[in-house]
Amino acid sequence: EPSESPIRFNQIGFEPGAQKRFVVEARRTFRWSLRDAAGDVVAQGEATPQPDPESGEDVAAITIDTPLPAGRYAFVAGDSESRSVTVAAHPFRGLARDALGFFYQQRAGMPIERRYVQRADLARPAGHRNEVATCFSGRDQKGLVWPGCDREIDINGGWYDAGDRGKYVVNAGVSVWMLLDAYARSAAAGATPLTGDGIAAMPEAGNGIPDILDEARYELEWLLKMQLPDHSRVAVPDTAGNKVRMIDGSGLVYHKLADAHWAPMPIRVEDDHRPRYLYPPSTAATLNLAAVAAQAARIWRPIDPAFADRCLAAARRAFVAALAHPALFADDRFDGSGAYGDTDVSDEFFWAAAELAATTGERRYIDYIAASPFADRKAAGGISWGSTAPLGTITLATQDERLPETLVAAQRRAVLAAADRLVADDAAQGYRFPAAPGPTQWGSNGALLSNAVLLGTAYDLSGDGRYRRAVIDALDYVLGRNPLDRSYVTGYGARAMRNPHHRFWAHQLDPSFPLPPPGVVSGGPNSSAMVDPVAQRMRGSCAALTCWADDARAYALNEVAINWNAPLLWTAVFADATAGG
Ligand code: 9MR
Repeated sequence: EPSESPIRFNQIGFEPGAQKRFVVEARRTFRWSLRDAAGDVVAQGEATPQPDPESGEDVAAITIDTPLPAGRYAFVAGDSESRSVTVAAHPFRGLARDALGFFYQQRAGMPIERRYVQRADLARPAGHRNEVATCFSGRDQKGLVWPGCDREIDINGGWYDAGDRGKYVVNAGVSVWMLLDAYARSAAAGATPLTGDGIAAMPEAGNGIPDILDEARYELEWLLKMQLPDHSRVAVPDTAGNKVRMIDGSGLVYHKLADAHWAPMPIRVEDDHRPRYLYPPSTAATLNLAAVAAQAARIWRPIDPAFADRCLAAARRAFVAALAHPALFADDRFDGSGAYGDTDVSDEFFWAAAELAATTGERRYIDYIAASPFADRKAAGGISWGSTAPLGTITLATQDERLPETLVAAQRRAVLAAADRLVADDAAQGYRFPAAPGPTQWGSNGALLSNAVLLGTAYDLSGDGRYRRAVIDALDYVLGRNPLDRSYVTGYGARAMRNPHHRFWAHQLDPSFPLPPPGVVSGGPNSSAMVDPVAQRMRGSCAALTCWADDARAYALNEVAINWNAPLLWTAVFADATAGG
């Protein structure tokens, strides 16, 4: 691997017509130039570095706006010369395909076949095949007793969440939403090669249905299994009293299916037979299903009306169940899996109502939106598994056929206001990317790429080039324009991440395990929750953007996850489709 350079830029390449942005770490004013393969200077100037608290460095950002022909270039700053700089048409196309391939390789319940993966060692048998869940029953770490449920439930399929093999409804929901929205925006803006059929390496390619929808459906079919049938009873924890109570389960959705205890690292799926449980339903999970099932009903209506009907019925039942049980919160006292706990579900209610309204146009959902605190929010906030209102805002702003004009107009203003704020954040960052300065959180790369989804939507609504430039800034940052001179995406760039926290792609821990496939993004710097053993050692000695290590043990810094790869996919598809715009 090449050593770290003071000249940082997107390691996969720039579009000929778009901005080319470099950040240089330097002590004093320097002269810079960009030279083509013949050594001729195509752009030059002088720059003075400024202190950047986010990286702890002195940096200067240089932007070259002139269009350049495809080819190889070198950036020279003072005495330093960069590694090769690529200008190429459609630099993000391969990345988008591989980012989709990540989801196939996270599938549970079916084998990952040699012919659909890049290397023989990435193939594997099915994990948790024909999985039938028994409900958690017994005591948790704090002594809470949960009696479980009286039946076995088919819970086969879906994607593993991340480096662990839990399957969590709330994270599944936001990830599926993003795949479906990537498709929906292309359908509205004019089909792109990346949202068609036969582009990905997967069993369903060539079946006449866009691959991105096939992949999303694999997760949706699992999500639908997580919903309780009508006339069922279920035990839920009464956290206050440390007891359980029995309630009507009709339409509620189990929060997660996950290991009883954290599985060791690494471990192959064929050796992973530890006990797993289904955990009690939560309001957040129920609303997540309501939202994405309603979104799916809209998208599959012309493709597979029977599936669309099934999704819409599930969405309606879930919304009714959430209204009946608005305060069932995930219990975070169990071992072995992520909590994904969220005690404010006002945003999930808004999101679910938004999707149901966009799909049905029905008054009751529109009225619900009007009464929501998010109806007239001036700006949509950040997108995450626990913050889903912006997803509803994007849907209302873009899927508007059945909706009142005033409602749509307010939501469009919210998207543009959020995008304006992100453009200002971008200008405030020494490294020039659209995220607020300050400490970095768990999954900062995923949060940044999710910001780019809002920006891409703002570009679609307005055609304002500032928003698209900020999307490219986000991609540039994760692909190398950052203080660690690191591409956070496997297989892409001269200094790409190689050692994610993952139970199978764990070559660093055991050389008989494979390196990761290409197109997988690391969670990224995390200066707030430095809880893993690698992060603990870095505490106090790193800046917000440098609290990261390419180490498989660093689960708070270098895990990979469906909710982070989903916005990578969305932004790569968007960038490819709007190139030249
Ligand atoms: O992405 C999640 C992050 O927001 C939380 O702070 C963190 C701790 O609860 O958990 C992250 O999600 C992890 C989940 O709990 C288990 N699977 C792996 C996820 C990514 O690290």
